[in-house]
Amino acid sequence: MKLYNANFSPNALRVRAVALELGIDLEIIEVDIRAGDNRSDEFLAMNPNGKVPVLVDGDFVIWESRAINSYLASNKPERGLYPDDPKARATVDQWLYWQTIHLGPAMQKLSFERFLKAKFGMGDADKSVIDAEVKNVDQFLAVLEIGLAGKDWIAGNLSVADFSLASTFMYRAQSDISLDDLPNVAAWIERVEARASWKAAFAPVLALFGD
Ligand SMILES: N[C@@H](CCC(=O)N[C@@H](CS)C(=O)NCC(=O)O)C(=O)O
Repeated sequence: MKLYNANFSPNALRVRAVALELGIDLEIIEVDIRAGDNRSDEFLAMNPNGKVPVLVDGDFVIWESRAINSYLASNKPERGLYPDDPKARATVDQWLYWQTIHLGPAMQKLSFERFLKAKFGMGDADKSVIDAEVKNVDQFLAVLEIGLAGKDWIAGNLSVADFSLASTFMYRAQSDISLDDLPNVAAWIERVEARASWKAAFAPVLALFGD
């Protein structure tokens, strides 16, 4: 299988991590977004959104990182990362949707303003965006803190939801997002980051930006 990837991308990180967790070998094809490689005819034919990640498995092409992860995990059902049981799967989906719609965008906007914007020479941080997103992030992280109470993993067992949520935290240090008052979140992210799969998936990010 081929993964069209960008090392700076949280959306790509969650796919690399799940593939590594499952022991699925991916041929990684780095797409240079700043050079506009994602706007080539060839790339747009795979994903008309012009976004990474994209997975190609033979003649099957799939985009949207969480859909890719559900596909990968469904190919190794014995690992239970995307469980078949209706209630277990609904709980995983609940956190996947919540991350997509609520936590992810807020964290991403904050990381962009506080870190990536300057890193990519895209202008000064916008204080009004930062103020609004700090409020949103605080509110959402309080929900995650409650969700993780008494649990090692967000849906009970390790699942694709943990990897999706964790990728949202990839720039937390550079974005000045503190977990000091969120012991459940802090312990959970440490558990994710201790996994060999996560470490290997994160290595290219460290190579790009350092600690
Ligand atoms: N919802 C999509 C988001 C994909 C996405 O936004 N990818 C970014 C990188 S983080 C991208 O390729 N941006 C290039 C562009 O929009 O030009 C997913 O989860 O896969």
